[in-house]
Amino acid sequence: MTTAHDALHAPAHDHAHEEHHVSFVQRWFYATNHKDIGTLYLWFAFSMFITGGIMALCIRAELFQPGLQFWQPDFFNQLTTLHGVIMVFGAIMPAFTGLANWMLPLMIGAPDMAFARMNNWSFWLLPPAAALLLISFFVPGGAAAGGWTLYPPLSIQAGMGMDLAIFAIHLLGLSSIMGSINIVTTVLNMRAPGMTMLKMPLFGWTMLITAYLLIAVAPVLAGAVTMLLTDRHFDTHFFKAIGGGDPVLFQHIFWFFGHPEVYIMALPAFGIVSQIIPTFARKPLFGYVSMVYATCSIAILSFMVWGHHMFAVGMPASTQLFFMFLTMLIAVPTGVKVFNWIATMWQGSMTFETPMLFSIGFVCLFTIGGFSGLILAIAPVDTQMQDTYYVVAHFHYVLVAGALFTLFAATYYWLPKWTGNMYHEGRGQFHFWWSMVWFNVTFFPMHFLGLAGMPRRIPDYALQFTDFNAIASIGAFCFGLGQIFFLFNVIHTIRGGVGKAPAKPWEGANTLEWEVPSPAPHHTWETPPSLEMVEKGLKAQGLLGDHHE
Ligand code: HEM
Ligand SMILES: [Cu+2]
Repeated sequence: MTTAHDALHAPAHDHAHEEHHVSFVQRWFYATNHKDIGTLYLWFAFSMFITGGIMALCIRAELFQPGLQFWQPDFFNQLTTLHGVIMVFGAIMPAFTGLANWMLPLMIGAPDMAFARMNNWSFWLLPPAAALLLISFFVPGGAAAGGWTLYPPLSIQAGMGMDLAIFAIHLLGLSSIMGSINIVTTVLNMRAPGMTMLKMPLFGWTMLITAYLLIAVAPVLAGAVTMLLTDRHFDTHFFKAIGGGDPVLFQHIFWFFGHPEVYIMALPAFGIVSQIIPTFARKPLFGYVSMVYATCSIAILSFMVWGHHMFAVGMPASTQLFFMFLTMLIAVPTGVKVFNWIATMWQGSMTFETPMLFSIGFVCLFTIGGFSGLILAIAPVDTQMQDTYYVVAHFHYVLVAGALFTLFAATYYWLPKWTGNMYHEGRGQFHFWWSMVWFNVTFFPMHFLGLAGMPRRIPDYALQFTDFNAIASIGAFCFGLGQIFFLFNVIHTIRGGVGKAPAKPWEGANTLEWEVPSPAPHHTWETPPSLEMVEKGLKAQGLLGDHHE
């Protein structure tokens, strides 16, 4: 007998059945499934990470010794520029969007992202943008060489590689905006019944706030590079002093985008460790609501501090103080977060599987990066340190130990859900310790180099900087090697790993993604999770009932 219920679901079943017979091209190029799109994003991001990583190693090879060994100065500048642009826009940001695509619907109990076809576009804008950046090495004048900040007047004088970079940034921005619209709409409208905003996993909150940041600042960057483009080709003088323009205007616009951008790379990381630490401490996240408010405060403050990148341009002392104090104020909500992560671990029944190791590594190293940031925020100190290797050390502690380490944590955490197989725990832990050691060998000495006055973005240096540079270069090559090991570890897991993964491989995990089988089937939550299921999870997370509130 056919009931109304069956009739309603029959097309869905046919559809699911069909999906198993689609061709490779149909499945991946026309992808509309959030999991497939997430997979595409993650592989794209990893390939960009390797590409940008090779450029970093080319930089470190040149800096192993003083003098010029490998590259001409102009090509060295192309390497630093493209390394920065590719790591930020090609590796870290798409990786987080990929995670959001894969995991958000699963975690909030939604069948897919809100706009599945737009999702396909968001992804497929990325490869052409990457291609533009990579072919720019081969055009007359070579790739953009003004640093990832693209400051004029250099960026106005540069060859056509700069035009390609500008167009790539337009595409990348478009992709980010569409991805963000999808995340906002999904999180606001598609949560399972019973999951109110203040009961959703913190990863949902951080991705939501990140998406708002992106929608706010991606157009600002697009505006800045478009003005650059018209200055270059259409005789405008926004940034050209010769026609009454002002290069410092570019810096203001760029950093109004650029500072929130660093939180676009940091907030999703906060969300990930806020899922992982409670799981492996087997305790609810300490101070859930304060975590949400801290995330919002950081996001709002991030719009008011851009001037700390411009202390040296000549601004009134009162303005310097304004930017200095507001920058330091961000340490307060950030401190709340670090406190809460540690309090979550406090007296927990902790185990140290790879995702937990990377998360704790993140908390330690990000704190170092935060403190060196606080030091750079002191306007008179920054006057000495700006454009030295101290800055390079600072932002790599934030970006590599912040964004990249949490991406590794997330990969190990969810790999069983993605592949249906368990990764090799010993190899995962080896990857962690190897990365942890060589990361510090690479970047810690850069603090000393910076304090001693070694400038960044210069291919040669004075003799007294030799030893620390040699150490940093050795560290970088070893770190890089470890990431190839990671790749093989992931491939091993995809091919079967050390055995089948259960639906819930982590004892302390209580969010909804662990309620579906591993690997997660192509279609999940076509029927939303029941209120009982949602509430059971919320209770275990301390978000319902007598635990808390
Ligand atoms: C772990 C391997 C990495 C190594 C060895 C490395 C090394 C370097 C080096 C040597 C520079 C040039 C510094 C200078 O002379 O100014 C640099 C710049 C930079 N790196 Fe990395 N990096 C790594 C990973 C990353 C990651 C994951 C990001 C993530 C966003 C990143 C973002 C940047 C940025 C934004 C710049 C500034 C580029 C510019 O000055 O225009 N790096 N990196
Ligand atoms: Cu900043």
